[in-house]
Amino acid sequence: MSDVLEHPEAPTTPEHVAIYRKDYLPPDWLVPEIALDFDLDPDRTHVRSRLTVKRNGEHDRPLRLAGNGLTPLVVRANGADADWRVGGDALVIELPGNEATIETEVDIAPAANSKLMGLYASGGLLCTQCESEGFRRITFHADRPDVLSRYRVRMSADKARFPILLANGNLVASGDGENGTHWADWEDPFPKPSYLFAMVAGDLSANRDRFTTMSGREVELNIWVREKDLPKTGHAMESLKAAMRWDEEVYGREYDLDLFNIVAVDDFNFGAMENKGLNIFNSRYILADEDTATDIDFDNIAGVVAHEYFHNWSGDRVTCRDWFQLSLKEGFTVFRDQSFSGDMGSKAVKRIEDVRLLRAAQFPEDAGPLAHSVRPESYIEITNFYTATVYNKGAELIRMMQTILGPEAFRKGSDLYFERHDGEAVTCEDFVRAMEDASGVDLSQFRLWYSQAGTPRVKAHVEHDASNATAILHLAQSIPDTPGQTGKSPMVLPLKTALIGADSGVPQGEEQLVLLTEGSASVRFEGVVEPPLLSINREFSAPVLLDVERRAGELERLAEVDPDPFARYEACQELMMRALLAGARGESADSTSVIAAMRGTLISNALDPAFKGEALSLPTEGLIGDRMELVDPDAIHSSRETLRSAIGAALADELGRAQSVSISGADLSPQAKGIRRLKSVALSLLAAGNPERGAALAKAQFDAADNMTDRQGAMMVLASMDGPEREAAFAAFFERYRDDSLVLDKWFALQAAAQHEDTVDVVEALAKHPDFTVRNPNRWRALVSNFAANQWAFHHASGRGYRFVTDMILEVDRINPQVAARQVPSIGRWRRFEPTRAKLMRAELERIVATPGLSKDVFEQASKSLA
Ligand code: 0A1
Ligand code: ZN
Repeated sequence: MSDVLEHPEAPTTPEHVAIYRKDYLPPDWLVPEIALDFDLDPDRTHVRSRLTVKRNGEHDRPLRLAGNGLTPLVVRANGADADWRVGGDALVIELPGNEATIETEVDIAPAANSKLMGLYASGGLLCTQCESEGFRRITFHADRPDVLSRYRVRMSADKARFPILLANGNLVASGDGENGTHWADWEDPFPKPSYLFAMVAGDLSANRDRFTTMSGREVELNIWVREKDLPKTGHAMESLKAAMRWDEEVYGREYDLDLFNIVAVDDFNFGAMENKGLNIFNSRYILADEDTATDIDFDNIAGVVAHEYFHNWSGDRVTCRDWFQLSLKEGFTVFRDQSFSGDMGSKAVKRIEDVRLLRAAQFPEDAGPLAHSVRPESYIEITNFYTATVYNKGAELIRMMQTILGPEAFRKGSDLYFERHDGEAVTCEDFVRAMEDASGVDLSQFRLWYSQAGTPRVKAHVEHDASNATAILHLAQSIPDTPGQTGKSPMVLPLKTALIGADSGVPQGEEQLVLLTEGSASVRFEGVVEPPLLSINREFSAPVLLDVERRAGELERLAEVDPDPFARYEACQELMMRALLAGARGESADSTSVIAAMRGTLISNALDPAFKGEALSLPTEGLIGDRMELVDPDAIHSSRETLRSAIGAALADELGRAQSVSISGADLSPQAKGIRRLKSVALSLLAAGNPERGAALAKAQFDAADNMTDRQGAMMVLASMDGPEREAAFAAFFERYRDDSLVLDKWFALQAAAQHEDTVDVVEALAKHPDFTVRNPNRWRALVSNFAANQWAFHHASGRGYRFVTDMILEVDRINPQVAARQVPSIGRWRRFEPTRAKLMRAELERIVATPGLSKDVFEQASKSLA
């Protein structure tokens, strides 16, 4: 195993110090019990805390409690004034004995908390976000995930303004107080780390339901929202119940409290949070009806509701020892939510979506200046490590273990993991060891997946010997260098492989799981009578970059006959990619074979519409750029538009048929969603082939739509065109939805994503729109993140796009560093671009780093991107 350090010399300043995984030490003091008492008020909330602390092991070190922005008003030990001091961000208390009761009191101001970490105000509510280190903004505490406590919480607040008072666990008592106040006492029987603490106070209404668990226990389910939003909570509730049942059936995991609360809030830095028994959600992952939410929104809601629910076991019952182990809970839980969504709809389509996301977000991260391993070695600000690598590559690791062990041994491994570590804070190593112990499979080499960053590259080619019906598959792997990591060892790559007869289109023997463990290897296949087509890394069984030497016509044939839908999709995409890359390089690109493959897919009776929609979507401009030596955004754009218009013109009839199907927006079955998906893809290609007809069709689709999917699909097309239809649709949309903030986000997002010459101007103007605000993360991201993801527009040769995004990062950094820091990587990939743009991007990064008062969040991302 390589133990090379990543970023061994991570740039730091006196305020910005790096923390290393190798420095982990167990806590000096444990905190078995916590009692909290809140007098809630948006401007001044008084917090009293009583901690029972116990010395952990033989030492004489003081108790150190973290605090961020807190001034201690009272500090007592065992009922008397304590010997305390404030050192840096910690409250240090000298304690003579091995046990003590520590009382502290502080005042905090939720309404002034613009970072949305700790206790903050959102649309008249008071709510919390504690992961990773938000609890220390509420009260003094060790605030590390390996300190687990039982919590008792008293909440008091004005009854009229905050009629509902919620915290983790069970409500044990409530009553009225003086001066129009009321109070509630909550108790959570499960010891938990502080990052899982949560509390909400506000004027909320619940969608109430029940769930009977597999052992017959009744659980009360509530989804809390503003009263007017209640009709939009049905899908989230159905998704929750489906997830609860699925976790029982597939993992044997039962819910463990009598109550499960979900609250939706409008201002939230991430998607949602798995606080024990009280999940708090960004409202965009709860609220939906067909008039305001797209099919993708519905699917995302199901996925995120399931994800947070699954954390109850993979995260809450078994948690992380330290934040370097974040993927222990996140990789596993993402894998669990992906499997759930696959089981609820089409497995193949879900896999295609997940791989698309991995390639779009994780591969570039792994190839850039912020590359880090799934279990990072160091960080300056931990919230910068809630990344596609930790989440999505982490999920791929779990998937590979399942592939290598087989489903039954994998399930034994997960049972052993939960049983062995219930109530503990553990490591990625503990997870792998449980898998090994349950299966008897040695995963020593597999562990490199946790420590080595970078996407492995695999070269493959097949040699066929017709005379004795054999084929030899030659494989070679290499792991690229990443910041702070060079000279890496070969990894275990599980490659599902089949050889398909080029003439008959029939697989030559069974699919095999080839485990590539050496730098290079040759694998022999018997019974290969026909010249074989190589169908490799089926289902994307290993998250690698493949470089396959192919014979002429091989991809075309695979796109036609591969019985595995994922592999067939890959063949279509690779075929398109080759044409697009040739075009971007200025070579004359022949689109005939792409068009033929697309026609075959489109008219096939064996394929369902959802699959067709995926297979017919061209690789994004970003993905094309990732395959180039240096990215040239203009060349990529024109290559892609040229191919799109050739396809649109050649397949006008077939596409026209797919586009003209109409299906009731109320039908949310996977089939109906698939038909709508294909419809939007077809519309977009038709418009590329014939803009005039496209504009008319899009406007007609917009006007006739009884659902947001069709409406948004039409607007996406119109946004990239000129003419009265575009103006009319956007104006009508704005008028209709101006009071619905989640839908208004779409109005901003669609314009920021437009493939149009004027997008930079439009986006600059939208930043001055009265409905734009940097205070709401969803609105900020709708404009800024969507624009930065729009490669052609963002990388405008003038550098205006870079300047705009940098200005936005610096503006939001002053109030909400987490939101700001997550946008830095879009500028940080400067080395990948042609020299003129690279220089402009680099200059903006330098401007960021030179800004006085920069947060450590942004400092870390920007300085590492320059290093
Ligand atoms: N654990 C959550 C993600 C999350 C992380 C940080 C947050 O605030 C800084 C909020 C949510 C999840 O995986 O869903
Ligand atoms: Zn999670």
